[in-house]
Amino acid sequence: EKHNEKAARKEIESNSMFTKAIVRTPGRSLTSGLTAAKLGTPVYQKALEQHRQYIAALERCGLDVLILEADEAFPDSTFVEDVAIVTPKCAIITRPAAASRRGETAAMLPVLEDFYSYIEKIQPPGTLDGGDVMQVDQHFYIGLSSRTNRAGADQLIEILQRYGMTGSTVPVTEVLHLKTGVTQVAEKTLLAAGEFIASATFSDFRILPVPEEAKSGANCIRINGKLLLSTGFPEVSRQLVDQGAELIEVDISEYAKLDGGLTCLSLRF
Ligand code: CIR
Repeated sequence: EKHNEKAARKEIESNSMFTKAIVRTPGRSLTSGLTAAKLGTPVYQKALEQHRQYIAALERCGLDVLILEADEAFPDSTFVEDVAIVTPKCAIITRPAAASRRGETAAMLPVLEDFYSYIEKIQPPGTLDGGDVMQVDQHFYIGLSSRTNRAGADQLIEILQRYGMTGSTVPVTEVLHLKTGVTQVAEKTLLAAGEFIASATFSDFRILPVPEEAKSGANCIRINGKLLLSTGFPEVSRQLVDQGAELIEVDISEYAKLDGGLTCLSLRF
């Protein structure tokens, strides 16, 4: 009991209590979203049902979820995490590298204006996807990936510094986005797969290694003392329960077919 109280207080102090989330219902065009995974085409009705379950999981974590309507013009627009970075001080509209996703940001700007007084923007030639940005307290790790380039990362670091936060870059070579392979699951603790298990960048953290065959299980969401995990990774789930985590498992098989994980499907702030 004492321990829980202390943990709760710490979360509030470190500004990591979340109250809101933004999601976007997938459109039928989801079936033509970008993908490198060879897991087949998502089944739309199943994707819709999984999206509802995902929203319910966020609500169980105490979040007010704003549900944006489907945008058929953008097959990947349900992956809202990529189009903005939401911090306690400001929001940043990104500049997705994929041509078919570049236009997704326009619809997010007015939505964020309802919540934020300060909104910044990544400018050309910078490209940056939110999936490459992992926040740990006031510091933001930025993956240099096939989607996020040096100019985009440098712009983000400069913006963060202006608002009293910091950023640094991490090379990403094996996975789509930084958070595909590494996410924070507890204070000073990261769940990491592949190239991030032994990465020098994260040597000050306790690393919970995810075995290669379960690597899609590395993308978790830590919210308000709970942890969202994709279903189907019993070894990861066991590891997290051993750490004392309160787990909520969510099936996102249809989104995994498009290289999407749990974090991709929402903005949380
Ligand atoms: C894409 O390739 O952009 C989408 N099919 C998947 C985006 C996943 N987003 C994320 O990891 N943040």
